[in-house]
Amino acid sequence: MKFDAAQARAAELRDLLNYHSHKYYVEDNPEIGDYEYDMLQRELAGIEKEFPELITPDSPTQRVGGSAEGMFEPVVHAVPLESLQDAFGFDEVEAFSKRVKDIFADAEYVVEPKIDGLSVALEYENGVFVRGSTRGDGNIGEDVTANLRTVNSIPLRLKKDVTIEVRGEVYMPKKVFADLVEEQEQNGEKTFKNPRNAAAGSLRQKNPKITASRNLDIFVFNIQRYEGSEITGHKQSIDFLKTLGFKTIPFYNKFNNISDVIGELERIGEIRSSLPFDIDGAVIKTDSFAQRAEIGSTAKFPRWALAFKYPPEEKETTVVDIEVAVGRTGVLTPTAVFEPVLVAGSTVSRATLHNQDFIDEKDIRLGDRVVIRKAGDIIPEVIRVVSHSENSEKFSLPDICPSCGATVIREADEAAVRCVNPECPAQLLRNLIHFCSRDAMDIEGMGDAVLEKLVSSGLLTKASEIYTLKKEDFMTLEGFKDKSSQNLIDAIENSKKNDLAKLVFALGIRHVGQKAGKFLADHFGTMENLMNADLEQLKSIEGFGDIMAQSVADFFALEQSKNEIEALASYGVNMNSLKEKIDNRFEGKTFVLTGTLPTYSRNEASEIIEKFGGKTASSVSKKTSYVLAGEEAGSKLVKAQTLGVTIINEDEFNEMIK
Ligand code: 0OX
Repeated sequence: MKFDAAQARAAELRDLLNYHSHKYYVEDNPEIGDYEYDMLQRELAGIEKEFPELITPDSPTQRVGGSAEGMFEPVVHAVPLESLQDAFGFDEVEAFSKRVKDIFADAEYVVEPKIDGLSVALEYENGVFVRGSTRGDGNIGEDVTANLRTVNSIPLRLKKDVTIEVRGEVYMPKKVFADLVEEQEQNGEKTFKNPRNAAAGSLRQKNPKITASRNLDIFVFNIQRYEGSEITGHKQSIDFLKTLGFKTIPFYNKFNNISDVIGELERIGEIRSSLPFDIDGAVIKTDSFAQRAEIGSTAKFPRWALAFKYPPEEKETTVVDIEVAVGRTGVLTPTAVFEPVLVAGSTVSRATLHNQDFIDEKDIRLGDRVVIRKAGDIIPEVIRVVSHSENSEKFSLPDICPSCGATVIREADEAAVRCVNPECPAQLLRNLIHFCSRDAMDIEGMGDAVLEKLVSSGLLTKASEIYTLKKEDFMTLEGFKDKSSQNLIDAIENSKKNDLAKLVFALGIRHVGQKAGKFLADHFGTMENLMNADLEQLKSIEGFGDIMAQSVADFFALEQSKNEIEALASYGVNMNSLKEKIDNRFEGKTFVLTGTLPTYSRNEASEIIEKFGGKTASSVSKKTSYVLAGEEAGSKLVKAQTLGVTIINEDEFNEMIK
């Protein structure tokens, strides 16, 4: 083919292809089949291959594979891409209108859907698409021209040779999203959370081919810049954008009073879930450009527009299973599994049912038809039951722990059902961390990371096994050498001598804190006495309520607890209160601790004082015997000085307990 003929035919093909592309992607009204279209495209590609000088940037062959150079470079927006003020109720919509009507009683509004995608700016010079960028912070975005070229509904050439910048929302249609997630699941890939994230991820691809495969779409809704325009209002501007070949926002009706605006908001809310794209609200815009200019903007938003946000979308589905899992605190948590539904932009199939009370209150059963929604548009929740299936029964959490098989308990005044088995694998790590912590068995070096390694390598399945660990066991762990392993073995050995109070606290009995552990140890003197105590005895302890007493009784009733204590004793862990063993040199003396001591924690210092028969108090008075003061001691020190109370430091304290 001669050059002249090729040039003429290429121009003809380009026009034809642009025409049919617009019919297909923008109007959704194709005149020819895919095959015919492909034939035309192939013919053009053939000519361009023979005469590369005929390739133009607006050629339909240049959508994919055009230059990706300069991708993600910053783009300073000549006209900022403003964001919108949100409103969550019709009262706020009315208040907005009142503000506008106070300035212009004849103001008219356009209501349009608020597409849940990403705002972009598209720039055209003499009708040719030259640059596309993301919104960024509104003032500076990123150049994503090569990726935007792959969006078929973005015209590469306009129907008029105008120089213009427009703004639109790039989005992923719901159906495209659903297919993409299915494909990602099948390939074992991480799935996108919602169409918005999918659109954002697709537009920020370094390879435009991937963006092309994602079938993104666009709705154009604003003229950012256009010189010599005769356009005076928003509705007129969208009509004009349509004549240029843009795919514009799908409905944009004009109203002159706020009750009709609210009617339109309600209408959009009703059709929302049946739309083929996600919306996160509707936008109300003052129509007249002259009025907009007078009304103005705040630092953040235009005062002439408002985004109305809909309450979360609700969907109906069927409960196909109720799973029960044990958390790290031993709580049994039921989760409803239902037939997957698309709600508020993503497919969901599970929602927590929290606890037995929640299930009872809503009477949720297997096989139920339920209404779900997403709280905060993120976390799925069951709102109500529509109907039970035939012969269904009330659902109850199991009596035994699904992880370890131990009998579970439900405490009075508590909604949660719990597994209190100290060996339950679901709670093991948390229990071990507590067991080794400073106020419990105080095994220095046995922190979260070490314990996690010991558990995952199978070396620890219960706390008592800590006392069977050998130096070689630690040496097998990453990062452990001879010295560090020996240090841990020494720390473990040392902890065997701890007071019974520390061990009782270390067992992690619910409601038994450090203080209660001490009470129990002081009161019963030995672990054996404590284990044999009945509920009445426990309740009679000063400061012990019914809940605490019941919790202790429940714990020691468990077979696993008994075995564990027996094992600890067999490894030489002290089972006696050491209280009596030390003298009473501090008898009748009251100490007040203040500031940070160089080596002792507050707890440690209090423990020592008590072992010598003394007491600690929280405030200084004439009755205070000593104020033990450390760094940054504050008002207590001043008070001690004014009352003439003896002030001692840690060194002096150490002298006293020698
Ligand atoms: C949308 C959308 C976003 C123009 C002036 C302030 C915000 N996501 O669909 N923004 C706007 O308006 C801009 N309109 C929309 N429809």
